Amino acid sequence: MAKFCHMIPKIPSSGSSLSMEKHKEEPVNFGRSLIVPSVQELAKQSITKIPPRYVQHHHHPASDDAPTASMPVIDLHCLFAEPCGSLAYSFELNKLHTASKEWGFFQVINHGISESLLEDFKREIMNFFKLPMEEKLKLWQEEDNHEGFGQLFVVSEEQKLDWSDMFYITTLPHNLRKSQLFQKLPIILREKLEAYSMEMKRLAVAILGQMAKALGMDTEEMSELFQDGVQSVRMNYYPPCPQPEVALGFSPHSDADALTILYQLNETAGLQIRKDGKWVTIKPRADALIVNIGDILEIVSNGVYKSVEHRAIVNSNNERMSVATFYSPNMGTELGPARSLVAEHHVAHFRRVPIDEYFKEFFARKLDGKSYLDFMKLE
Ligand SMILES: O=C(O)CCC(=O)C(=O)O
Repeated sequence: MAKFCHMIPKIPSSGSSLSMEKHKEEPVNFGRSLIVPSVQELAKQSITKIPPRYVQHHHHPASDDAPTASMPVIDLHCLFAEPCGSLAYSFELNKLHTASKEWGFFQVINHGISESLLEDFKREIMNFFKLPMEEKLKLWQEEDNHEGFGQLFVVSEEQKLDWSDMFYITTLPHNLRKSQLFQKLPIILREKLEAYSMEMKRLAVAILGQMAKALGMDTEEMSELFQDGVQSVRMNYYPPCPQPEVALGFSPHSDADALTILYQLNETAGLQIRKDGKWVTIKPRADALIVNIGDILEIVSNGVYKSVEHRAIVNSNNERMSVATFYSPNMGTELGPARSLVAEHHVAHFRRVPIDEYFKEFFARKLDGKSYLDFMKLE
């Protein structure tokens, strides 16, 4: 009988993990961010110059002039539906491995997320950002917690700000949710978010399972680490900007999680990744989702896979929207290089820390490229 390597997991019920004892009752507060004004509202005024707090000083080409790059495309049908020993499977697994090592980013096609869910979710997010300000204020961040509308990683009044608004929410496991925030979401958005969140978890766990195989890591170790993982969703809205060459939609950063899945809601380009020292623009491909390696996976893979710096630029004519879904290990686990890989590599390249401490430290910092990962590195 053909042996299939796909791991389309059954979604375990949230909170079922034994490692969650300590976190059963309370949603965890991972951090706060200073409250800043809405950029969407600012952009509605017909200004020709942006306020100094949004001028980031490094001039860069607006999205239409920047060099573009063809990011590797992984056909998930070959990984999830072809027999393990087949040529098609081995070829695609090798592509996944190479992209994860050399790009830290790839696009996935035939990902199995239904077109109708993607369309419905897109429509609801677009409506969400169109809500009147008095409605949005009910969902705005609070001083002691960064979930809601606003910006993340704002730690001082002097800090430069991004030309964007975002809505950030912890979605899984259920016991980590801020239920008051969830309940205030428009009902259809909430339903679509629930469905999307489950699909993103299924997809992330399935891709991580394939990566474990490609890395030569114990697949059980990978699935245990991520069976009841922490998921959060960040919806980004980048309004047109009168001075796109001096503003940034999202400052350069690598993601702190293990695996991010990015859904670009419209055709407007804006995502740039740092490739061989240069910023290159990734053109949205309508049938693909973008996947990138986060710092946690760089750590778990003992440095074999790379989390790569990326940023979003803006342009003067078009708004842009995207949704990033971040997937991280179960709460209560210790983060560090996979033991099965350390045994094979005979060396650990990163320190070990409890996962909740790792996140609290990450959100307490201003975003600064890959500096946080450097802090986790062992000499
Ligand atoms: O909007 C984009 O293309 C990038 C978004 C992103 O990097 C994020 O939400 O972490």
